[in-house]
Amino acid sequence: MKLYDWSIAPNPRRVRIYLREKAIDIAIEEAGYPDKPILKPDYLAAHPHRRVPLLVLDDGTEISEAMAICRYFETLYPEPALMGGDARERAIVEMWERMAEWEGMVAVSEVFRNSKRSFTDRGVAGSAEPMPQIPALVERGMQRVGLFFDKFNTQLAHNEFLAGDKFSVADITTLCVIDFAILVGLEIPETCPDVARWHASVSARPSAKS
Ligand SMILES: N[C@@H](CCC(=O)N[C@@H](CS)C(=O)NCC(=O)O)C(=O)O
Repeated sequence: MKLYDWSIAPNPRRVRIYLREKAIDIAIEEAGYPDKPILKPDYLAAHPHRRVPLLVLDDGTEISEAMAICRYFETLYPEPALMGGDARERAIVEMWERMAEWEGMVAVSEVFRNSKRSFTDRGVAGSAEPMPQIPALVERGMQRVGLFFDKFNTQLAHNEFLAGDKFSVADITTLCVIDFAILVGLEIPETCPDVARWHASVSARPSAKS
């Protein structure tokens, strides 16, 4: 089994943090360059999803998508539960994790991929075809990031973690979203003190260094 990673990218970090929290140790290989924003040609040629993270099982099965990889390990190693312990918890964790990805990660990615010169013609991750940047998506993405911060601040005003009183994959994805946003220059707004409090707390976990 091997995990294809890319240490400078936000989505593979979700899996690295998850594995660290679970104390799961597997072989990891860098699929991208450390100093330029492209995946290596031999990786792209061999793996049709053309994105990372990617888990390849010993029988050759390829599992793409960060949460699908986490789900695989969560089924094998249920404790500590990072995807909820019972039906209600699982639904709440998945709800916040999906909102973090769709309303946070996708929005920050729109800003990033449509504004950076190094992503010219690479507006969509994983596309083998050129995808021109759309400048209007930068503005729309920034608006969406603002909505994301406000919504998550409201949730964190009454909860230690996103899904309640237990750390979960919803917190992992949200941490990766916010650190990516900060990298892009979208700081936590002053109007979102509960996001700032939560961010300081989860950033102090050893797994956050992953
Ligand atoms: N929804 C996917 C997102 C994967 C993704 O977009 N990965 C980026 C790195 S953060 C990638 O592989 N980009 C390849 C590229 O830009 O060519 C997941 O959860 O794994």
